[in-house]
Amino acid sequence: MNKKIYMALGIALICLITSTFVMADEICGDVNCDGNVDMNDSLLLANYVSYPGQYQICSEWAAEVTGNGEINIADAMLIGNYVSYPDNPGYSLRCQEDLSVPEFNTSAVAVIVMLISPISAYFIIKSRH
Ligand SMILES: [Ca+2]
Ligand SMILES: [Ca+2]
Repeated sequence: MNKKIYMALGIALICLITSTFVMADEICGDVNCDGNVDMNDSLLLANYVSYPGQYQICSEWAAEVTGNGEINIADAMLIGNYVSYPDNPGYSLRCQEDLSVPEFNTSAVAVIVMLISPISAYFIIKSRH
């Protein structure tokens, strides 16, 4: 019977690791989600804000790099400067951390449910015998 608990813990651990990787997937400034922040992101964002509805970005969180809560041309320019002048601390990207929190909470709830359900199932089975 202990094997089942180890299995449940193993599944929960895999779930936790997976959710961590999902969170790490979004990179601040990587608006086309190809894993890098480069000029293509700056250009895409400039087009996205200039021509509404004609361009798609994969993450609004990653596009809001100035930290003012709005996505506009200033964000596209900052990504461009960030890519062009990587050593200039004045061009650092400031995506807001709090937008990723609900995702984390969802994952945490999923982990807790995955942890609790096999354990409670074990006790229900055990009590019947
Ligand atoms: Ca990119
Ligand atoms: Ca902004």
